[in-house]
Amino acid sequence: MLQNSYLKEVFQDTVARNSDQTEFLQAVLEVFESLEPYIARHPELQANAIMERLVEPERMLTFRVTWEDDNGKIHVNRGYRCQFNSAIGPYKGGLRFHPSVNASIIKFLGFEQIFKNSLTGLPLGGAKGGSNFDPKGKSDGEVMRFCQSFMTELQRHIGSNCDVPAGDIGVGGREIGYLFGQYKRLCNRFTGVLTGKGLVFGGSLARTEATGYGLLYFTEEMLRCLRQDSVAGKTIVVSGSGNVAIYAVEKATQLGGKVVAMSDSQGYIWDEDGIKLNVVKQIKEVERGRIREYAKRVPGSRFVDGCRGIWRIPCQIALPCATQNELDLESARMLVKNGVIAVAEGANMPSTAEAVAFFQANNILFAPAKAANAGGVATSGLEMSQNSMRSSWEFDEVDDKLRHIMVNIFHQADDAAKECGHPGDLVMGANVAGFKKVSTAMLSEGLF
Ligand code: NDP
Ligand code: 2IT
Repeated sequence: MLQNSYLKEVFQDTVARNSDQTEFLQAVLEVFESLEPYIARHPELQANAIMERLVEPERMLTFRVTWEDDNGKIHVNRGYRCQFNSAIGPYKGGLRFHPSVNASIIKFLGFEQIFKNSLTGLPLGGAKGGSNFDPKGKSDGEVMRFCQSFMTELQRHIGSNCDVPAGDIGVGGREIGYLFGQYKRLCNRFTGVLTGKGLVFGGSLARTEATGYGLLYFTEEMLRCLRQDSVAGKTIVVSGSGNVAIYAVEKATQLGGKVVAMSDSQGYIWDEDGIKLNVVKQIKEVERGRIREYAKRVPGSRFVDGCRGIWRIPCQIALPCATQNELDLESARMLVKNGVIAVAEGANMPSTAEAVAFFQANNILFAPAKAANAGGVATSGLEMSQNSMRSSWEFDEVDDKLRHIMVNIFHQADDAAKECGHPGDLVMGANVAGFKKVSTAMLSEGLF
């Protein structure tokens, strides 16, 4: 419950104007609750209507995307781009292609991105976009035609100094390639207008690995500083089996942890000997198959229907890397009962508000998404720098910068939490640290 009257009033107004946008309101409420101690000390924020401005996107685009399938049937999807806040840099954030995509989901992701991008220390504003298009089961030709149609509209709203989209759920290297090709064709510009590009046309080494690797760099620093501990020797559960999950498993294993389970939307695999990541990569990255295949190929492992059951597996570290609200209070209770010591969010807002409160009440280390998964967008920022310089860096150079950024994000959040009188509350710390920079820029730039 909000106490501060200014925050309360702005939140009530936000609810009134967006009453059906539950995910967006969930993300706003969490940020507002974190900001209470800070707002009370900064009356200039209310005088300048900073919170009212912060919750209203600078621009919200929706558009029709018409495309033809392999049988000549015509389909219409809805495209979105939410250009939420450009106070500290050009709009930046991913595109999600998933049937569940709607305005609420795009706005919650865009809102989170504002603070996440601020935490990276790079000049990046916040945005998100996507479509309710489902790439699953579509041919490459169908995905290409969809992407071309999507970009035919989006191109007029983006640019390397204006708005730079990237991947998210359902948008990986293949989709970024098609989107980039269409942008170049329509605009006759070879610029860094998208990140996550192929390595032979301006992509950055380590971008593919960045979100998962960054999540583990953050987790390692959090364990070291707050528990004098490390990932080594820990049993770990990772939900999802997409881009973020795969590279989280890779780095967790390199750091000496043992990952015993992964999932997709249909169910999870449990391999007590430790997940064989080469098998997962073959199934997911090469064949675009289902995770249940793993159990058929790896003796001793098993597949269980239903993705939520993954949180019943005993582990010391839990890394939710699939989607929003995948980890609820019941799952949180199970994890705590089974001895979890740390939860770090690879996905965006994977834990419900009740789950987060339960972890914190039980003294579990909790790393919120906007801090812990910022490695992806940070490395996108590094891709933009390389594109501007017309040069490219070695893998180790990018990876070193990524590690540096993640360690720095942990300390920004940890320090801000201490300053607010809530040591160890990284949710509050990340929100306050991310917000400070954005609100300072908004105050300096005059009304917009
Ligand atoms: P992918 O599309 O590569 O993988 C998504 C994974 O999550 C798949 O295993 C998918 O299973 C599962 N999943 C998706 N939707 C649901 C659902 N509704 N219920 C259960 N499982 C689901 O996406 P990413 O790995 O890129 O993204 C995963 C999360 O990480 C998202 O929350 C995204 O916003 C976040 N993120 C991504 C970044 C990036 O750089 N890619 C950066 C920062 C955060 P299935 O195949 O069955 O659908
Ligand atoms: O949620 C995220 O931070 C992303 N999907 C990555 C965004 C980006 O611009 O690289």
